[in-house]
Amino acid sequence: MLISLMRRTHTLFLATITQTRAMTTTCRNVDWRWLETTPSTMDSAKELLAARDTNDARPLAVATAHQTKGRGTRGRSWTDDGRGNVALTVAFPSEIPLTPITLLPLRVGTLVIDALNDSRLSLKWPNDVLLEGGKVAGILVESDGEAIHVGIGVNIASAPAVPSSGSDRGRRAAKIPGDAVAIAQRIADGLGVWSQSADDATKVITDWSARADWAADLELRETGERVKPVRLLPDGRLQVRGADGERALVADYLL
Ligand code: BT5
Repeated sequence: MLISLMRRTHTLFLATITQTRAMTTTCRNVDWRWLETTPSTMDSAKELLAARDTNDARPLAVATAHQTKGRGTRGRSWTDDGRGNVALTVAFPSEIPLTPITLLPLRVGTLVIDALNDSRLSLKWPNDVLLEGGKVAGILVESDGEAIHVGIGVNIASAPAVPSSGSDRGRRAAKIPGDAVAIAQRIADGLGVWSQSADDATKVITDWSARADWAADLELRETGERVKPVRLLPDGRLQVRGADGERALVADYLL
């Protein structure tokens, strides 16, 4: 009884320290905000950006350790069991330095994997971050008028159970050890620095290709067909080889 009370007090104490640290620290290149909890940082970022001074051109980063209604692509969900993973949206109010824009999800993938800084990680097209085959981080890019919102979820404290059937069917989740606030800030900082630099399409293709696991088979979501990745095309599509020969995939085909 006493031990359990002490454990609960300790956990509460640590959570309070994390909150305070997250709310009081700043990021070099972005306008950093920390929320205790939110349905989705994608929606919070939209609201906070709308409320901000329109002359402020800095990217706005909104992070939390708990989302109650996180989303993935195409209406899928991003699960968060409230045990200290991190969810982050970086909203870019003005132009981003990349053409064609179809390469943006790939560039975000390289920036996230670099911020996580663990040699065991690899990218799965277009931008899932995998640790030994399990999904550690997912990335969602949405546009809202002129603004582009980049959402990133990283499993740190826990890897949720991913359904093996239904629309949220997916590969198993994995987690990466680390400090949630520090990881969110490194990702936000990397995106902030990138948004102020010059980027080009060839570099995105090279950087992404160097971080991908080319040996891993890919499973197509709709048909379950397994294909081999061959190379990235200049616009970010993935050339694959299947039973019927080679073809190019556009995003959202894979498990
Ligand atoms: C993604 O979509 O992977 C993009 C996830 C983006 C989440 C961030 S968190 C911050 C921001 N705020 C939001 O509300 N969203 C963004 P997709 O490729 O569609 O993958 C979704 C699929 O991944 C689900 O259908 C499950 O199969 C699986 N999944 C869900 N939660 C997961 C988790 N925590 N870890 C690993 N896999 C998960």
